[in-house]
Amino acid sequence: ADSVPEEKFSLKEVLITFQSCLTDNQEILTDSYVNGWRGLVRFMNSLGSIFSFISKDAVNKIQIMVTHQNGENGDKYETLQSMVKYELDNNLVDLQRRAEHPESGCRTLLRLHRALRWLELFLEKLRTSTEDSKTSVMCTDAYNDSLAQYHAWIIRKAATMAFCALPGRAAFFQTMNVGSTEQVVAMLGEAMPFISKVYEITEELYKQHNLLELP
Ligand code: 1Q0
Repeated sequence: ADSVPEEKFSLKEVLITFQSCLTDNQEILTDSYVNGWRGLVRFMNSLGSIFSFISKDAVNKIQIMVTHQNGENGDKYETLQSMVKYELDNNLVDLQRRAEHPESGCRTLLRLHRALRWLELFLEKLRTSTEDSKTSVMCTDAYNDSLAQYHAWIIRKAATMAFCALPGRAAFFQTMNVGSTEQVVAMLGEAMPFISKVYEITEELYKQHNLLELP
């Protein structure tokens, strides 16, 4: 991803990253997952500094994951499946309240996972939107149906205010740098199934191990 020029990148490459997360036996590669978020954050930063409180938190979580990946036991973090197994087997996850392991891979990734649901909902709204649809409304609706339930009132307030600063649909599509509206819609249609698949597999993994409410 370093070879992609800072200014003019296409969101297509970002969304395609989520496709490369999936291994043949339906495991999810941590590296590609984190890379996908890196690209999304870069895109969000190009939308203006009003979103910086969001991107700060996202960058922070990305950094925590990278530290795990580069650590002594980095090989255990190759896939989300191996991460969950490793951290649970070695009691590296705070299950009741944040204590000895406030930055476990499991709890950190869960935050990104919840945000991925927002992305899935938002992209689907964009894909099926019409010329007079408002990005701020689509974004807010997607947020209220996903991430909002995990956020304190003050964060919900700040997020909803920031969404109002989103560019209109036409300008937003342009920033994505994918081409015409038809091309954007086609690209979203291509990328969505992979994002949904990644979300679904992660959700199932976390559910199986009772990790969906990690503090
Ligand atoms: C373009 C608009 C971007 C909207 C992003 C929606 C997410 C809003 C989240 C706002 C909350 C951020 C402040 C911090 C919250 C944390 O308290 C919370 C919990 O963490 P913790 O450690 O306190 O338990 N953190 C989170 O919930 C994680 C939030 C991560 C957000 C990641 C957003 C990444 C950017 C995405 C830009 C995508 C633009 C996509 C457009 C695609 C168009 C085809």
